[in-house]
Amino acid sequence: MPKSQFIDPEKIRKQGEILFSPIPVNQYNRSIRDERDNFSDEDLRRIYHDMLLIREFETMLNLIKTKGEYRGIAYNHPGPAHLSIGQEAAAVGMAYNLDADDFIFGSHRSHGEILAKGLSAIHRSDDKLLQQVMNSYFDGRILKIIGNDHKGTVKELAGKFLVYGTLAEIFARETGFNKGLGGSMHAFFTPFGVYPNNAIVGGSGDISVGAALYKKVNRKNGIVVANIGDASMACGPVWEGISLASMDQFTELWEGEMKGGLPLIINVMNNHYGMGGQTSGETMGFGMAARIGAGVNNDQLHAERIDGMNPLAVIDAFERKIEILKNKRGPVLLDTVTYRYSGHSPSDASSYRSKEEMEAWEKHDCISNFRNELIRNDILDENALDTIDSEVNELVLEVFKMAIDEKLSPRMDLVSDPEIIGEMMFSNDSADAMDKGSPEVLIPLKDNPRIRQLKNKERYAFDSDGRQYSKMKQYQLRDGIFEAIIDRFYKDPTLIAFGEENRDWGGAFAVYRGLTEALPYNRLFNAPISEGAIVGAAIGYAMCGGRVIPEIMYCDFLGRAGDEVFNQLPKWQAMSGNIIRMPVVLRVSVGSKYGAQHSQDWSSLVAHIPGLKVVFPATPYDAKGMMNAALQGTDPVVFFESQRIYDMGEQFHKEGVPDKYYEIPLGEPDIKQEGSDITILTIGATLYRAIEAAKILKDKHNLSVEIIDARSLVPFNYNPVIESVRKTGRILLAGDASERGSFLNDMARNISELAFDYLDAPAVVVGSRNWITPAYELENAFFPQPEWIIDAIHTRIIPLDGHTVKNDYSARSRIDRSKKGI
Ligand SMILES: Cc1ncc(C[n+]2csc(CCOP(=O)(O)OP(=O)(O)O)c2C)c(N)n1
Ligand SMILES: [Mg+2]
Repeated sequence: MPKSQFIDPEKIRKQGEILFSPIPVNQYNRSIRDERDNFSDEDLRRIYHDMLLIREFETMLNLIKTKGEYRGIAYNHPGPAHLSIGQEAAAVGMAYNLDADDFIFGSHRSHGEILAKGLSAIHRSDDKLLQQVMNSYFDGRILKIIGNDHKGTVKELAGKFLVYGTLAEIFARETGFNKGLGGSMHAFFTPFGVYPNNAIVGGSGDISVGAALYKKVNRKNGIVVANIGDASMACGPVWEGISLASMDQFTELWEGEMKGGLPLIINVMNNHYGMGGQTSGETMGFGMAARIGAGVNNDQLHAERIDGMNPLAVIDAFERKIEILKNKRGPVLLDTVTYRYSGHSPSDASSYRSKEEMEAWEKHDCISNFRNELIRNDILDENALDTIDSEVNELVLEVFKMAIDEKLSPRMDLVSDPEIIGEMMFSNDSADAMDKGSPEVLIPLKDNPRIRQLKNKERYAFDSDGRQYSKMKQYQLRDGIFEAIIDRFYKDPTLIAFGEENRDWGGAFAVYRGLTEALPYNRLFNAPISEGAIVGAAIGYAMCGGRVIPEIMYCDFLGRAGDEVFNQLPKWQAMSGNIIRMPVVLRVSVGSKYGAQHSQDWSSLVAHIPGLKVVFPATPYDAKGMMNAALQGTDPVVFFESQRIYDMGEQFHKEGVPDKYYEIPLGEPDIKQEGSDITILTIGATLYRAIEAAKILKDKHNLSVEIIDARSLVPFNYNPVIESVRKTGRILLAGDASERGSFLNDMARNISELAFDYLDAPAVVVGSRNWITPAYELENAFFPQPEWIIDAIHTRIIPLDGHTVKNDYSARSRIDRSKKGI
């Protein structure tokens, strides 16, 4: 059902002005005395304790990094430690109202946030649950280390568990929260609602939006907080995340209980610096980060600047903002003023700021000021506070000793088990659905207009006389993708899809035609033109427990989602120590006809990145079976499709494309045509040009060609290819990616080594030219053509009688072109 929002020229052309509301700045002005009704002594004690614990934890790391010892115990930590000494009130205030159902995301400087949120989650969880978490996490391995002689309460034990798991992670121990594969900048612990911290500045900006989307769409309790630095407000992913998070459609088009904004707080931990650049006054123009809210939406993101040096001011702000989220009026932007006394990293000499400035901020120190207030108001006396100090110091020392003990806290043993990290790159699970419940759909599947239409299509392209049916009559590649996707929408209640023009338009290239009728907005929606956020939000959605299909309309736009595709999507499963699953099927359409910025095949770029499965089916049968397999799995799959062949019918699978569910395992190449004299291995749509070349080679040169369709790039089973080469002794590889650096070269190298004994000639690669893609009318000079394949075979593999070469595949031309960089 298309949306009906009338864009009325009468209204739109009317004179007027945009009005802004004032954005509050540090409005909190209550003293501890004023707050006595809202906080018990114990609450205030806890705030002090948590801030102090963070301070001591970070001080310990600072001493380790700068002096090589803590309290007389030497230790070398070569890895990073971006400390937040000075920022404790901001972290504790942020976390104070949150429980384990609330998720926080952070940055490279998030140790304090992990501890604060973990402690708050512990405080708000019942002991049974805490015990359960500790017993089950890595089969109780951490608990065994810290719990043996514990005499205190379960909550105290959980506190020690939290500090140990975090520190062991920072020290890259296998006993850390993420088996040491995350480390200081990426440590996290999902059972307490601490989600990935990100070493890429602004990386959490769009991932957290996906987490909030997950909460909303799947009706889960809790809110999401994105803790990001002030300097990250310049980052594309943050802006894109804000755009996606504040879309009008949440209130204008989403219906019923889905109507309303995302439960997301974008919390700028504003310490006024990037590494050395000052955001206010130098690298940004906002003056105050809260100002950004004014430009985003009518609610101005409910933006506010708050005093992050006072934990009570932060708690107050979060309390009010959480209420806004509960009323479905999010997202919210907070500009939390704070300051780090520690350097950006411990090697930082603070040359970019004056001593005077640092001293001025130390006078505003959150911990000593709060301590003084507690004393002044007779809440805790010096003695009681000193006791807290020594408890904290003792805990940090005890945990430190355990975390550096090689026996208690070993690192991964990659000598005795060299594949241990490799085994964590993919989860390789199989799941019909990522959660229980019945999927929300608008009509029964059988009533879907497209499903009905497909009933009349020919699922094999040729009639009994071998004549091809008309294109209109053929079941096409786009239909195969559609059938697999709609089937999963009716199986997995968590599945959502989004991208540009995914809804009423019918999806790019009409793959999704029929989905709009089937699905409410909360399962299929148009995203803003924010490729980074489209992928980033999908990542956040999946890491919280959902399955998702983001779409990139043209492969060329992958660059816009570079960080998300290269740094985030592939890494979190392994960086979590295999805690997280990433069921994201990223559809990427490879163009042609539209010139240099719309026609590139970048499958090689993606296949280069460890942690992504990469597939490129070229027939309707394969497209449906592989989409089914991708959607059944729990790993990130980049699913390449070619715009050249969306309308291609099934030419190979004689039984036609089954209308029932079936899977084609990812990683298995397929022999599309058997032959005995030479093997051609293709990736993607090049298959059809190889078929043409094979016909010419048969007719003119009596060469029998075996054609193998790679179908997948990662993973990839070389055995069928080796078997083929054993028979033919020759192989040519062809694909539409520019030849230099193409994945075909990787394959050719592997085949040369693995099938060396069978090869009579080198494995030859035919890719596109190392140029810009020219206009459609000139494209045949750019993409591999059947004649190129024949010329290359003639020149480099086996001379063909009477053949005249038009395209130069000689060694000399290869060297000349390489010298010129083309
Ligand atoms: C994309 C990216 N660019 C640059 C860096 C290097 N870098 C690490 S932290 C940092 C400053 C970040 O400042 P801010 O976001 O304010 O966080 P803060 O360090 O102040 O907590 C920079 C430039 C990075 N990690 N990622
Ligand atoms: Mg900063």
